[in-house]
Amino acid sequence: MNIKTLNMNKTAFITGINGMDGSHLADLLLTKGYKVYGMERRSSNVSNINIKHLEGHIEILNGDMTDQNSLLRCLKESNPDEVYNLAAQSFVGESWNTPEHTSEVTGLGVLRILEAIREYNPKIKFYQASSSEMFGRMVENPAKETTPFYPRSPYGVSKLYGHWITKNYRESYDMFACSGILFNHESERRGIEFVTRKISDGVARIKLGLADNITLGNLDAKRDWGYAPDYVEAMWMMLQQETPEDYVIATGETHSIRDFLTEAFNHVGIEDWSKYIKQDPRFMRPAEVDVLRGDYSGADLHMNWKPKTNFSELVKKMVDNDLELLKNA
Ligand code: F7E
Repeated sequence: MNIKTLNMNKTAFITGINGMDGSHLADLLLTKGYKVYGMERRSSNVSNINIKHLEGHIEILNGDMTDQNSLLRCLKESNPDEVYNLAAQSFVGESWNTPEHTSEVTGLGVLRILEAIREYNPKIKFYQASSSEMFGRMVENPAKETTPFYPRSPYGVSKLYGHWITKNYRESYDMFACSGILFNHESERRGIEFVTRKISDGVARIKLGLADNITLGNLDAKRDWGYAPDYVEAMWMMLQQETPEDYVIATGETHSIRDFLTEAFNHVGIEDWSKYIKQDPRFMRPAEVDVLRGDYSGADLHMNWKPKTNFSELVKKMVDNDLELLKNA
């Protein structure tokens, strides 16, 4: 393994702290002895559900990916060794409704934070959350670091800008800046608008007699789904390498939405789930990514990273968690 140190007493600054990945990464870095700062965007309806348990353990700073000065101020206040940029307008479906906003936050936001780092302290190590959505139409299956990109949504195009500007700053200014090209990753903390959580929550509701159907879009799309806590470990590992490199982080397996439904319903003892599913064109996308599958052999070879949680375990964890949440509601 190419890990340099065990990183005691380092400081990390995480944007997108209240998202699924931000909260899991904060959990991980705290166990490694980091001082953790998280950036939150002040808004009246901000959800802190994922970071409630971190109160008193991390420091929250207010800033916004569309506001250059706020990013610089956050760096001055936190003085980090490592910056993890996990902030994004991350819902692919929404990116067709707000393409300009998505580009501002998910694309140009990366440029702003890189510029802030360059101005404040170019020695800061930088992690960019790149996405398998950049592969979109999948020119090669499975996709690896050298596979050409073909994004299929304003979100994918914005992520591609973030990916290339990170590479460009690495090459232009010799900064330790790298991107993890993460395939879909899910957990109990996933937002309810994403298909996996929508299904785990819906199945739990049906099991408990609280609902009688789930309304979905395209059931034939296939994704390479991993477990978010496994994936945030790869983010951290990437910043501990001798040299900054981009890596694909994936499981190498692909499953359809139908497979996810079968696994989730079977877990609560329901064999034939067809009568519980309704389809609505509202949840279809103008351009779909039909299949995604990643090759993580680069990350395995150079960092000894492998996914630990398989598809079936992931689905069960999510359904069990939603059953518990609803029983205790
Ligand atoms: O959709 C289909 C939908 O919204 C997955 C983000 O984290 O991963 C995520 O993007 C699939 C698509 O995730 C519904 O058409 C069917 O084919 O859960 P999703 P995503 O678009 O793959 C990538 C790697 C990211 O970077 C993103 O930030 O499921 N689907 N019916 C549905 N999707 C949703 N959301 N809702 C439905 O009712």
